[in-house]
Amino acid sequence: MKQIEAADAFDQIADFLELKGDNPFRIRAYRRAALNLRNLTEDLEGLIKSGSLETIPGVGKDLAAKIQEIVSTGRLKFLENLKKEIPESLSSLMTIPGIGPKTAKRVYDRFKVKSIQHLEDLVKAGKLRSLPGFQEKKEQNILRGIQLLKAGQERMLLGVAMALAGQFIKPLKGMPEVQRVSVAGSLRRCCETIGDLDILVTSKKPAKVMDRFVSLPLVAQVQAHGETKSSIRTAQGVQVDLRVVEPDAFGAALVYFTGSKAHNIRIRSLANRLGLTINEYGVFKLKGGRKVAGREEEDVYKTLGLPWIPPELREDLGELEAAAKGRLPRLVEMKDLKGDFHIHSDWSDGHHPIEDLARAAKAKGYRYMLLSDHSKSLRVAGGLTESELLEQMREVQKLNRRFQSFRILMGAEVDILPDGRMDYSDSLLAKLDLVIAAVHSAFKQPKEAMTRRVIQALTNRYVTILAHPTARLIGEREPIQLDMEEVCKVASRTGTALEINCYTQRLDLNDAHARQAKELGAKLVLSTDTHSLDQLNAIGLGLAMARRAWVEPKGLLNTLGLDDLLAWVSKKRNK
Ligand code: DGT
Ligand code: CA
Ligand code: CA
Repeated sequence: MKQIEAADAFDQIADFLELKGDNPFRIRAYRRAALNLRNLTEDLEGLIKSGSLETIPGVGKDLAAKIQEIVSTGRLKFLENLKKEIPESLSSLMTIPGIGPKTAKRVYDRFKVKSIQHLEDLVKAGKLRSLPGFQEKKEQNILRGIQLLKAGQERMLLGVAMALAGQFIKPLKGMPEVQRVSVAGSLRRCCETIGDLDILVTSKKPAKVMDRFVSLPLVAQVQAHGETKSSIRTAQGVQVDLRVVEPDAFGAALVYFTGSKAHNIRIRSLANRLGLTINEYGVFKLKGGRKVAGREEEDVYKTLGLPWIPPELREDLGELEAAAKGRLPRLVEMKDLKGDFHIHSDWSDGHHPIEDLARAAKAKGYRYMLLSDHSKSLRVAGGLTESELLEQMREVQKLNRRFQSFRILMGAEVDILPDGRMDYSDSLLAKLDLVIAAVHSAFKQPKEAMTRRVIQALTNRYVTILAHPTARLIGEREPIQLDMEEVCKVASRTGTALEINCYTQRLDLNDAHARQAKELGAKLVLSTDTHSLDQLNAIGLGLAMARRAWVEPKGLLNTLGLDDLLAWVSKKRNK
């Protein structure tokens, strides 16, 4: 996870430079590079080996050298020197979400804050109110930030966990002594955040497998080293549990260690009622103890009178009742998807020309993609003026002539202004194939006002999709206050799709809200919010959320063919 280390370092540099009042463009450059590093799906060390670090958007000679230094030495002199200029407790305050360099400095200077815990105590004692402009609301924000930080340190993002798991799975799979390998736990269920990684393998030589596991390069600390179970921690403090099981217990172990705990409790009592007992070794007759299943998950569920249940559903949220009635959903799969819906080019804050994005989307097997650069009010993200948008439209028409069986749909991600109006006029929106509406400002509006604002956008006949409806950033920004039930109902009534944004830190809508939307009849849409080519691959994260929300192919806009999609759009327009 060197890329995360490098990204963290760049973000810290940006914070420190901001504290010193450095050049804003320089600060932005570090933040941009950090963001792109976080979302990198290519192997960083591979890029270094092939000398192509500078293909990462926003990374030039200087930053490439810094990345190289971090990867090869684990340190960065430039950052260490910056750090020396700034007290450690002050820099720790800036790691709290929502606290920028300015606030950190004011609080630090006034109270000589010693630690994050010290700050929490000060806030709780009402001490910060003595500072001008520090009202109760600001105090609440700081407390929430501290909570977010604590929670974020305990759990990692699904996207990060998947990448990390890959680095353990690959060498294990490569061992001749290893037969089957699977992840288990919350990672296999695709929860949005992951506590620790659970991996399961079968092997006739467990000792060899374990020896290899505890000596993998990512291992910083060995916590347990046994024949059937070993646990390690990475340098970032992530725990990884490996279990080696007998081949004829693999299915039972997989069910057991995939969980969830709530699901396991339910199937155990179900087994008991059938005169059976179930554990990580298999399913056994209560009387006499004969083993009746264990090798495959399918066999385990079959002995309980159930079909195999997809891991994403194993939360005891109705999946056992549905399975018993033969009414499990046919969950949407990658092969059902025909396009991606939220893509930024270098016309706004994306890093690639439209044509490159289209070629990459086509190469993924898609039939179309929706180009959606930012609208004029979002100046920090290079939002397009009206005339730029019209010019882009002509460019897209030209490009489309170069493609066969693929179409670039012309759209825009249009700001919903604080008063609920759209950032472009209706007559301009009418010229677009599809329109995405999104909240990018005034995040702190009270629930009623925010709900009214969003609903006004949903009722605009040209708005096709509401992007990242809650605007949350996991571990960093709280969701906006929104009456989700009302939003889902209006989306359903007006024929507006709600987005499941696939960006690692967003996953917005989340699984619970997506399921609520589905149940209230609203269509959903998966989109990657791509700013850089490799982010097209994040679609799998949103797909996982959709599956956790019980979504079937018909529930997603992405499964429509081009003609059906355009017909769906015009239905709302002509209502
Ligand atoms: P996490 O790691 O917090 O994201 O969540 P999980 O679900 O991966 O939890 P973890 O790693 O503690 O355990 C993995 C699975 O093993 C869990 O989903 C169910 C199973 N498991 C663990 N401990 C118990 C237990 O005490 N009883 C039962 N029935 N199952 C357990
Ligand atoms: Ca786990
Ligand atoms: Ca575990």
